[in-house]
Amino acid sequence: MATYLVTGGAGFIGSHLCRSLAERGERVRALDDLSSGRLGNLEGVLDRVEFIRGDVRDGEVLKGAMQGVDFVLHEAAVASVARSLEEPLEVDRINVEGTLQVLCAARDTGVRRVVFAGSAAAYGDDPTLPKREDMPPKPLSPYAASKLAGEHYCRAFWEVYGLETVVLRYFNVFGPGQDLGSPYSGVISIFLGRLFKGEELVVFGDGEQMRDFVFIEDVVRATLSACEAPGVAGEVFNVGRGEGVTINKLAEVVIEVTGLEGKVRHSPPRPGDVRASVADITRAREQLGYRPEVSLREGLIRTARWFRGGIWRRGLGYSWTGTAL
Ligand code: UD2
Repeated sequence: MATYLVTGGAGFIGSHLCRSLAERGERVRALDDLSSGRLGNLEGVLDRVEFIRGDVRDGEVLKGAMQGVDFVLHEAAVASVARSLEEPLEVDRINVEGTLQVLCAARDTGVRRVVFAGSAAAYGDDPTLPKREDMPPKPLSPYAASKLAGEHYCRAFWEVYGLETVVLRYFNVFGPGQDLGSPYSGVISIFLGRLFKGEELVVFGDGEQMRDFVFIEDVVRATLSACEAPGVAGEVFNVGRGEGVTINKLAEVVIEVTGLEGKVRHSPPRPGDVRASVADITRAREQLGYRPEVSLREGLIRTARWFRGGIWRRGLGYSWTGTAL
C-alpha cells in the first residue's frame, strides 16, 4: 500500500483519482482550497480520504500534507484558457508558483515521484497532427504558457535535484463530475448543461476546430500508471484518445445521444483557441501501458446519465425532456 497526495483533490480530475485510489485500498490525502473544487465530488469516499483544505502556494501546508507521502498527483490549477485571458497574473500565481511550491515541498519531504497535470495546450497552433511529445511547444494562451512553465520546472527538478517527475499532457478530458454550471468548464459539460436547460448550443467560430476528447476513467488509468511505471522520470506523455472530432460534430453527437431538442448557434471565434488538437499516444502506450478504453459516444452517454441522475442541480432550471439514454 502506498500513500498518495492529490492536489486539487476535490476538483474534477483530482476527485476521480482520489476515488479510484481509495477504492483500490491506497492511503489518500486530498488537498484543495475549494475555490473551484467541491467536497460533493468526494461523496461516498470522504471516510477514506484525508481532506486538507489549503492552497498550493502555501509551502508549509504542502510540507505537512506530504509527510509520509510516496506519490504526489499535482492536479490543482486554474484549468481554463478563457480565465487565463482575463486574469493572467492570478493564473500564473496558481499554476506556476503553485507547481513550484509543490515541487519544492516534494523535494524536501522525500516524495518518490510527482505526476504533473500538464496540458495539450502546450502545443499551440502548429498545424502538424497528431501532436507528438517531441514537437516544439508553442503556447498560445497564458494558460498554455503557465502549464508549459510547470512542465519545465518538473524537468528541472528531475535534472537538478533528482526528484522523479512525470508530465502528462492531458487533452480534452470530460466525464461525470465536470462542472456544468461554469462558463469556464469544458465544452462537453457546457453543451450538456445548455441542452438540459433548453438553451441553444453556442459554437465558437466555424466549429471546424478539432479536439481529442478523452474520458475521465482513461485519464485516471494513465495517471495512476505514471506513478509506478519504471524509467519514465523526466518524461512527458500525451494523454488523449488519439482521435479528433470537430466541435460541429460534437454538438451533433451530444444532441443525438441525449435525444434532447437542440439548436446550434455560431458566435465569433474565441481568442487563444487552437485550431486542431489530436494526440499521438504511442509513447504513453509503450511506456505507461496506456490504452484508452471508452469511446466518445460511450463517454457522452455515461456523462449525460450522470447529469440526469444528479440531484445537486435541482432548482437551477435544468430539466429532462429527452427521449434517449
Ligand atoms: C484546453 C486544453 C485542454 C485542457 C483544457 C482545460 C487545448 C487544445 N486543450 O482546452 O488540454 O487543458 O484547456 O480547460 O488547448 N467551445 C465552443 N462552445 C462552447 C465552449 C467551447 O464552441 O460553449 C469550443 C472552443 O472554442 C474550443 C473547443 O470547444 O474550440 C474546446 O474548448 P474547451 O474550453 O472545452 O477546451 P480547450 O480546447 O480550450
